[in-house]
Amino acid sequence: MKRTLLPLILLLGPGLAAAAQAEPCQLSIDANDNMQFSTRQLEAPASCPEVTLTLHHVGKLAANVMGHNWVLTRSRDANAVSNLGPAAGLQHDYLPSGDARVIAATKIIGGGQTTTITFSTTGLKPEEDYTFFCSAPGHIALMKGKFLLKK
Ligand code: CU1
Repeated sequence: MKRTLLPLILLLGPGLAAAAQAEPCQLSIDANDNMQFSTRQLEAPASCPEVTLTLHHVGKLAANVMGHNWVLTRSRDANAVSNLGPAAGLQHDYLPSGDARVIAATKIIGGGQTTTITFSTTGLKPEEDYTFFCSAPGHIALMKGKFLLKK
């Protein structure tokens, strides 16, 4: 087993590392059935005109039980936007429609699903404090983190 796998890893390893570095404007994050994101910090170079984020729900529970989304706001707006999630409801992805405080947001997904969004960084500043979170009711308590634009 070792003898056959090692050359493959040596062959693919550098290629995968190069691919990850070549796409710094593409971010990904996992969410699970324990109401957790896979990281508490995401960062992209400020030179990215757009950032693409892929959210993958690695759990098994359905969207109406343990649905997750990825929402980006200025840190000072995160709790207020999150508080509007329950009233908006699952059919509106637990977000008020047309709320200017929402910089970017995916739809709500359930276990096994993946969703991707691309958003412009126009107007975002490296010195500003941004928070990403899940807006499903109560999830922000565990599901939040910092989003950094690096100069
Ligand atoms: Cu969630």
